[in-house]
Amino acid sequence: MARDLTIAVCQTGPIQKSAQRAKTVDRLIALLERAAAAGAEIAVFPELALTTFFPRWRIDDQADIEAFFEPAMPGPQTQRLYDAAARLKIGFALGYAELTRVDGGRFNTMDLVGQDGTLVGRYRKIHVPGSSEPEPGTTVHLERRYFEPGNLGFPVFVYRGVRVGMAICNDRRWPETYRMLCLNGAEIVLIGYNTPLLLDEAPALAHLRMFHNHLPMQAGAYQNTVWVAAAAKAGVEDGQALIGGSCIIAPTGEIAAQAMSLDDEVIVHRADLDLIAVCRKVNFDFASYRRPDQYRLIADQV
Ligand code: CDV
Repeated sequence: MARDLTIAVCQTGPIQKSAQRAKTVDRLIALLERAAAAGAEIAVFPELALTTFFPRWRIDDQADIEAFFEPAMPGPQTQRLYDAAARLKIGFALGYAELTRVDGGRFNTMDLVGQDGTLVGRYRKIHVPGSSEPEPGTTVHLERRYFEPGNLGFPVFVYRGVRVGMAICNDRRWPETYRMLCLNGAEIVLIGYNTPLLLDEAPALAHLRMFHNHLPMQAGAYQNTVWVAAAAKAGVEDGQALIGGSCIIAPTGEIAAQAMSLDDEVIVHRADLDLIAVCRKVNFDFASYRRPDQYRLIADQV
C-alpha cells in the first residue's frame, strides 16, 4: 500500500518585539487552520515562532530575557494552539525558547505535537551559532548568550506511522544533522529558521543567502533520502531583514513547493514516502556501500 503524509510549512512574517503573545498565537492558529483546510496532516512553524528573534540584542536584565522564554509548554498563552491542533486533527512542530522547570536550563527548542494536541517529542538545537558578546565587525548574533547546546541528540519520533525528526536553523547547514537523523530512521525532517539577509562579516556573500539556504537542505534531503520541510520567519523584524524561502524538498533533492512571500504563508505538499526507497536504491544503499570504518574522523575530530 502506498504511503504518504501531507505536509504544510507555515512560514510567518516578522514578529515584532512589540507583538503580544496572544496575537502571535492567533496568527499561528490561523496558519494551522489554513494548513488543515488544504488537507495537511502535519505542519511546521519557524524557529522561536512565539517571539521576535531576540538574540539579535545584548540583553542583561534577567526578567527581560525570561520574558522571551516558555517555562511550560503548553502554557496559559499557548494552550489554544494545542487545542486547535486537536480540533483540526493536525499536528505541528513549533520552535520556541525553552526554560526548563527543574534546573532553569535554556534551550532553543522544537516540540512535535500530535493530532490529538499532546506532545510527541522534543528536539533541542545542537548547533548554536554566534557568540555570547557582540563581536566587532560581525552582525550581532548572541544565541550563545541565551542558549545551551542541545542535549537530546537527534531523536526521531513516530507520527501517524511516519518517522519524523527535527532540526533548527543553523543545524540545517551541517551534513551531520541529516545523516544522524537518517541513521536514526527519519523519513521526514522538519526545520524552522530565522536567517538574517545581511551579515556584516561577509557582505560580498549577500547575493548567495538564498542559495546557501536551499543548497544544504537539498543536499541533505538527497544524500539521506528524506523529505525536508522548512519554515522561515521572514521579512523585516525589528529593523533586521530575515530571508524567506520556506520550502518542501523531496528525497530527489528537488524543491517540491516554495513560499513566495515574506509574510504569513502556507505551502502544502503530499509527500510520497515510497520515493525514499526508490532514491535509496538508486544511489544510497547504505547497507551495501557505506564505509563507517573509513569515516572515523567525522566522529572523533571537531
Ligand atoms: N538562527 C540561526 O541559527 N541563524 C543562523 C545565522 C546566524 C547565520 C543561520 O544559520 O541561519
